[in-house]
Amino acid sequence: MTSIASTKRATLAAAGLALAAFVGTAAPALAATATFQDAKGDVAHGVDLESVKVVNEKSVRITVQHADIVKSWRSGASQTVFLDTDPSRPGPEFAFPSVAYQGGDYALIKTRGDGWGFGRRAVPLTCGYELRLDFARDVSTMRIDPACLGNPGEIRVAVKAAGTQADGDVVTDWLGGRRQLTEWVAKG
Ligand SMILES: [Ca+2]
Ligand SMILES: [Ca+2]
Repeated sequence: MTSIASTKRATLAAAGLALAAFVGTAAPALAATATFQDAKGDVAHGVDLESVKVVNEKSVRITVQHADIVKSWRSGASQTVFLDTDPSRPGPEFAFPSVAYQGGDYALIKTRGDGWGFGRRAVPLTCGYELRLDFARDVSTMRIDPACLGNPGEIRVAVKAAGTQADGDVVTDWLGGRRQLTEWVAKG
């Protein structure tokens, strides 16, 4: 009889601990997602950045809302997401360049120099990451295993998109402004 009562108390205590642990992590988890807006229509190309959502959880996800991305390579649509993962070092440590049309290539690479450069011969990291393009919703999504990034704490990003207009001109749209990094997004 007493053993049953003890077990019950132990179970309740364990439930209490679990609840406390959940409450304790709830606040940071809320800050693990942030969405940043860019002006709409500031470039005359469908790759136009409208917003960028950053999620810093079990996987790092960057979701970019474009005005209108299309399957044809003729759009010349491309983008680079710069990832700043180390506040103690200036500039971003990683870049995720990709094209934003069907069949396009992408890679996660380490930046060089001040963090904004990467050579054409940069070797893509061999770890878990992917790009998905949704031409119906005009969204591109990058998902990265945090281990690829050295399991960072907070992260922030800068995003540069580019596209080729019908007359051959290439236009560029940075999230916010050139080389502008977002607020830090806490680890969830
Ligand atoms: Ca824009
Ligand atoms: Ca840094």
